[in-house]
Amino acid sequence: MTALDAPARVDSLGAASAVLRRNWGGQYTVPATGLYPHQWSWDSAFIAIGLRHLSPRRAQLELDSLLSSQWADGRLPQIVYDTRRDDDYAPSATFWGSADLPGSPPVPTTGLVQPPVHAWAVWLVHAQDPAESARRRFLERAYPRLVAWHRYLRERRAAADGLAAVVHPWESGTDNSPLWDDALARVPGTPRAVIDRPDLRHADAGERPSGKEYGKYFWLAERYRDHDCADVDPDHPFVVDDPTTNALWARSELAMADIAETLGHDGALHRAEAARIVAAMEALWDADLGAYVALDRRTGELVRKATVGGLLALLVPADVLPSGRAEALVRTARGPRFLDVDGATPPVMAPSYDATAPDLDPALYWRGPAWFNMMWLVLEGLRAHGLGDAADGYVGPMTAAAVREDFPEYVNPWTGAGHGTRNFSWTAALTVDLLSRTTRPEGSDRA
Ligand code: 9WN
Repeated sequence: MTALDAPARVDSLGAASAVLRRNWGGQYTVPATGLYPHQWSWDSAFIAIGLRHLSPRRAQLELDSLLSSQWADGRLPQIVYDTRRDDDYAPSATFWGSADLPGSPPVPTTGLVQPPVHAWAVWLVHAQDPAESARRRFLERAYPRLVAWHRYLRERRAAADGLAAVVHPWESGTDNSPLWDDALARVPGTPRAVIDRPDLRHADAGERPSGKEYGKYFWLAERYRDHDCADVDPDHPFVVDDPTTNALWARSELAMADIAETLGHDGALHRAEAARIVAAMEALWDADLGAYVALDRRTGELVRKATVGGLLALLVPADVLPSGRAEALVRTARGPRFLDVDGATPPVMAPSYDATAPDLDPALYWRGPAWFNMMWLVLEGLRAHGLGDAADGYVGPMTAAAVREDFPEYVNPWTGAGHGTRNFSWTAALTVDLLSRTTRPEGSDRA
């Protein structure tokens, strides 16, 4: 059960809803009005998961707007730009110049992608109000676009190993994760573009990626753009199989099966695809860490570091995972590296990086702090493996930290102290989701 009493829950829901209202731009919700003034891909999916409780119609619009910015090859862009705010975020729409790139949509976007959580979000939004969804033909519109999106991952991002690779740290959504350090070491930090840092007007420099990292981010983005974002550059220096991307892809294929069956199509192909991805993820399994790790395609080496994304195969049911794997992942999630349930000072939320790693920094972005989307995914993973009560136990402290700290981008895992920007949309949206579900007497395990 949550630690919040009923009036506190109502106040928290009100505060979270107000953030989402303020960040709503008419077609989609910006992640944060100052730091992130455009539409972001996986943010919109998490935001829709919360919005479905407030307005299924608005949640559908959020996803519809993202899906309508799809490229001809099926990719869903990491960012869809609001050109009125082009000076407020870098790299800008002008940097990408997507109108000049083959197959780009009519709206300006980046050429990169983000983790594929969209099909699952579409399914959850539909399931919240199937009648409204049917009336607006939400699934009919979304399904072919989602099929094309997943086909892009399979045909353009998967090599012989069958896993989707990211070609830029931004694509992982976990931008400066320690998983990318080695691959980034061979990326030059000398882009042609002048690096502008509007982000530092809104967040403390010590809580953002460094200038050195930004040099490499810009260089990689330029290289990808200058090769027409076509995924055909044999010498692109950063090509990494990411555990978060692949686990969410597998989970989303299961959602695709539900969507297909609701529309009267065959779901079996999607279930088979989920099983195929999970089987391919065996190449990322690190038995010593008890987690999935990254694989650097340029060296063929595993990056043996435990990150919260390495637990996300928990989102897949036990019968799709290799035998014993669910138990091992649950042990890692609840063990000293993450939730440390038997420890003297267990965290409020799972850190983004292994709590036993000497280089964890609890205040630096994806190198230690806890993020609400990742903790929400871990809780969903625990629920998927019969640990709904344990998951419920985190809801009160987690949502209380969200409200107390003004819906921060991320928090110190142990104290809940806020970091990064405030009034961050997915923090508010997932607070709405958690509180709406735990107040429903018929059970918080249901989506
Ligand atoms: C680059 C918008 C995004 C999130 C990412 C988070 C951060 C951007 C940045 O903000 O990344 O995409 O400028 O740091 O890392 O997960 O989607 O909220």
